[in-house]
Amino acid sequence: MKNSKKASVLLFLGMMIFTPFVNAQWTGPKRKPDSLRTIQYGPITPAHRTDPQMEAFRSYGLGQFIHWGLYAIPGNEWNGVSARGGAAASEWIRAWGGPTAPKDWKNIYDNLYKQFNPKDFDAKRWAKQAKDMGARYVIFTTKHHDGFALWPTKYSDYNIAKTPYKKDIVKQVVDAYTAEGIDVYLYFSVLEWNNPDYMGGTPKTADEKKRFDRFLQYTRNQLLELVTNYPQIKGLWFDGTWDASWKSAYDFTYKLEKELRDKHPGLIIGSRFRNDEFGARHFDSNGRLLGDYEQGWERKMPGSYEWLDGNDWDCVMTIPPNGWGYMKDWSGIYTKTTDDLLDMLMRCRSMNGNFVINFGPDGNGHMRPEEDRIAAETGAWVRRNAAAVYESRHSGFPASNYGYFTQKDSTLYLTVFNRPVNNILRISVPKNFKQVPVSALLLETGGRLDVKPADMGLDLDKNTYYDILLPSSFQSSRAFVIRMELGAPAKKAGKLMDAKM
Ligand code: FHN
Repeated sequence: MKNSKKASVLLFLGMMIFTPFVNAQWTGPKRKPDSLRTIQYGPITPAHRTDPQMEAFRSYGLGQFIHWGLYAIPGNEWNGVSARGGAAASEWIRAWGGPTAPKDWKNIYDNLYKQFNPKDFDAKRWAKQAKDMGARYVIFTTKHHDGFALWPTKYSDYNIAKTPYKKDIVKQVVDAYTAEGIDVYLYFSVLEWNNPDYMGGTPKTADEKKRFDRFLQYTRNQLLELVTNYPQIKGLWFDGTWDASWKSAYDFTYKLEKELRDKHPGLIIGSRFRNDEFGARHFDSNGRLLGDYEQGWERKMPGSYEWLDGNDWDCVMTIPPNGWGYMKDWSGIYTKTTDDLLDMLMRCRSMNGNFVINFGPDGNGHMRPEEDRIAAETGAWVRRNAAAVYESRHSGFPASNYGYFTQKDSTLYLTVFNRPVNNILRISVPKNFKQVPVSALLLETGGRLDVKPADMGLDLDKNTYYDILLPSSFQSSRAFVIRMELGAPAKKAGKLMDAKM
């Protein structure tokens, strides 16, 4: 065989072996499968549910994530030595390795529960803060990868009841947030680092199968326990479901998803829970969403609305670059500002997504001062601009470099992050649009703004333009929202002669 032919055969074989049957992509438009397969373990719920729970999800707009657990005690360091560079993130500190890791570290970590006594924890204070921030849902870590349960589970001794604190933290969070009218989603990590029955690889030997079966039953028990103990919850937020062991349990996870949904009608589960029989996660091998919404937008966002194929989604975001749990030391790293987060919030809303800001309380139950400030500033902004945030949706108006469009019926909102130096916001309107901006005002102040047609008559231009004039006396140190009413254009622009070249 000639060398070039040999190379292409090898390449083809390589692709056969290594191309996964996975359509999940979080950095570009979705790959569509070339051909459809017969799938037994595909989606359980219909695409684009229209029940009240899912409709509420679409109007959450802003959410809060809370990562809290034993990792809040070390706060990413131990005896003054930082875990930076040795652990993937502060809540991953149990996996600290390399030269900086303390001697016998895993054992030290696994005994931290004996000190867990968050004396200042007050779920009502957290819930009030979230409410003031404008969050309409919260995702709370009941159990992270370390396996420690913040509720008194009957199925493991590694839980809150065995700490000096003793009281059920999950219950306090569920009750307090529900009382504030904030929907609660319980974060649950399937993978557990210190559970002898858990394994990353596919169980192969009889002993491994027995152990992993026991782990599956334990997981099922805990999940049923959560939906039974906390019936007010609206959803389960899964994590740690990427290992081969869990992927091989597709028959079990399919049945479990059904069981959870039967037990808790209306329950919302994202795309991270389970895979199909070919190992495809988030989307089955035919490209259908596995779950009620896309749950892979973690610290990243779609580049355009079209990438989403009309799916519901949320984006979960840390304030530091990474690190979801408490980190004592934020020095030397960029931490997102309120303006960064508001920009991301409105970018998500312009594409119909919810934006979820993560908080990592310390071992005593305090949010850090920077988080307090971000919550207060975000809340103040969202209150002034609520109409553009919650009930409004993606707009068909062409994307603008000034900021982000959202729309509700014939009201168009433009959240301006980049104010033009000449104070003229030029809105592009495709010539085939039946509705154009006819009036405008500043949402914060209600002050009217002049709207002027600005058809420049450029040859081959498919748009026409409307200028919104900002008074130079209007000053704002943050993004601001222009509210425009849409209506029929005053008169149709006459056809100009095309340039001849
Ligand atoms: O490994 C975790 C990480 O610690 C954190 O909990 C985030 C939150 O979305 N999820 C995992 C990684 O995807």
